[in-house]
Amino acid sequence: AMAHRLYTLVFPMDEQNDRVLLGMKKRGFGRDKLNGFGGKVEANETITKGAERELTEESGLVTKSIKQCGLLLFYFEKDPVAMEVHVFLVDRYEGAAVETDEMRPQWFGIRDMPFERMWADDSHWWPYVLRGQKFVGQFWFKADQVTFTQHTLRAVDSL
Ligand code: 6U4
Ligand code: NA
Ligand code: NA
Repeated sequence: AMAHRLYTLVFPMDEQNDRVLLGMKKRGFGRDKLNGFGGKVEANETITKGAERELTEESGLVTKSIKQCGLLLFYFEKDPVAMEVHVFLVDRYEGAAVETDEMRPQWFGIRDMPFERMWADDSHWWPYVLRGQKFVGQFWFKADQVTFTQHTLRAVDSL
């Protein structure tokens, strides 16, 4: 089987669950895109701990309640290592969002997402989040990291 590297992707929601915090990535992979917060899972931590750590590092928010909502596998043309991205929702946290070296945070309505400024896969699986359905998806991106040529996506009972 193809080698996978573990990542997290975290979406903080406000208390009414009608807005979500995205960050404009200022450097590195996915630069200039609006996305959830996250990154590589480190060797000494669980995936959930990695999600909590990345959220704090990149947004300043400290999680009080976190739940996994999805699992995404990204394959990039000419890259032998797939990205295994564990997607989380956070609906209770402490602190307020601050700009960091990596991310400029901004709130958006959950039904008014800036998909044209996000990764191309996001508009496909975000409707599962709106319906409260857990999901698993695979996307095969071109080397340009902009467009994908194939995908699979389905609802699952548990992750
Ligand atoms: P460094 O800068 O080495 O510390 P790190 O923060 O560990 O990096 P990073 O930011 O490169 O990792 O992680 C990539 C982030 O981009 C993860 O949160 C997953 C997310 N991501 C990658 N491909 C994506 C895609 N196609 N769609 C999407 N999020 C994606 O919505
Ligand atoms: Na990151
Ligand atoms: Na990081």
